[in-house]
Amino acid sequence: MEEKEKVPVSIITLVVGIVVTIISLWAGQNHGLLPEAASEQAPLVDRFFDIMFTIATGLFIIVEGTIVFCMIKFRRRQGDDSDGANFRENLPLEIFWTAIPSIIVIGLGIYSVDIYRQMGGFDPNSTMVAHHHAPSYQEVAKMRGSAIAAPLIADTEGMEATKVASKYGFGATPQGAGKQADVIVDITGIQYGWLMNYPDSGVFAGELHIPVNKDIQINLSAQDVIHSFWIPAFRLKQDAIPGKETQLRFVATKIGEYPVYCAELCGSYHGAMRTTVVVQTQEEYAAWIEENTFAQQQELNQAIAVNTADLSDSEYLQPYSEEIGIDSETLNHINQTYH
Ligand SMILES: [Cu+2]
Repeated sequence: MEEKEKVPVSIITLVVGIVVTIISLWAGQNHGLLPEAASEQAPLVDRFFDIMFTIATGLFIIVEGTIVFCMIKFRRRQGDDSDGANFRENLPLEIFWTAIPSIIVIGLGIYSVDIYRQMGGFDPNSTMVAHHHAPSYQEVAKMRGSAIAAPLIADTEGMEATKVASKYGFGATPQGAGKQADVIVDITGIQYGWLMNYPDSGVFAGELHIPVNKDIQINLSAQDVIHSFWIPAFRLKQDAIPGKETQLRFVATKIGEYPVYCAELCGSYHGAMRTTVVVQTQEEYAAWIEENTFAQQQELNQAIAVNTADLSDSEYLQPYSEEIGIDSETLNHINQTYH
């Protein structure tokens, strides 16, 4: 048999390598898997995801390509009943395919820690909050038995510098270290909704309204079980833990409405634990706060004589239920669970 002229293996490897690289780079930029990016923090996460996707595409093509290639090239030919070649070990090859993934994983690990740092993950205690705060949902809950409306309006002695002991979550970015956030929102997760409280104005809401391009600080807590406050468009997620305050700090960069999910299986209606974050201009936001301050003062004036100690949990939550997006069915469910 005469030998045909063959293309050298090194040339084939080189060409395959170039093609795989080009496809991987393209896929890393065009996967379209992430939702709209609407915060200052989002591009950091997205760049990291793109790099991981590029590497994953390359590895996928190389590994799967090798398998498919070998299945075809080394298939059993007709009449060949002999054993396959017996390979025991190949030390250089094993070092090679251990070293490459190790370098990739260590590199991604270092890079991800740096992104965490840039997002403020190492500085969750950077703000010492000293503001005149209206009582939070938990504080209101503790007041049960007294007429709740009175302290809500008249609590002026309750002001204190809230010394933040140790928090988890995201604090100020390295550039914003030491600065107070522009807007602070206390958010409480309860089965099955989110209750937003704006301590500066005393407004309660079921939707998160924030002004665009402002430094927002969210203090998260949970009333019952662990929840997780997740805004995919901001690429931010933080657990809300009973008895332990956590925090998120970010800047929203695009006006619009984005979904908020609970990302921690928290009970039978967990899937319904959703709300919306509304990013508005400063003027729209201020108008919304004002509107709600007024409306809620009216409601409280009407509610002033209610003795909350006589109420069941569901009755007690009723005035809030619309705001936090839970319906009567869920309220009944809560009742059955705890009584
Ligand atoms: Cu939840």
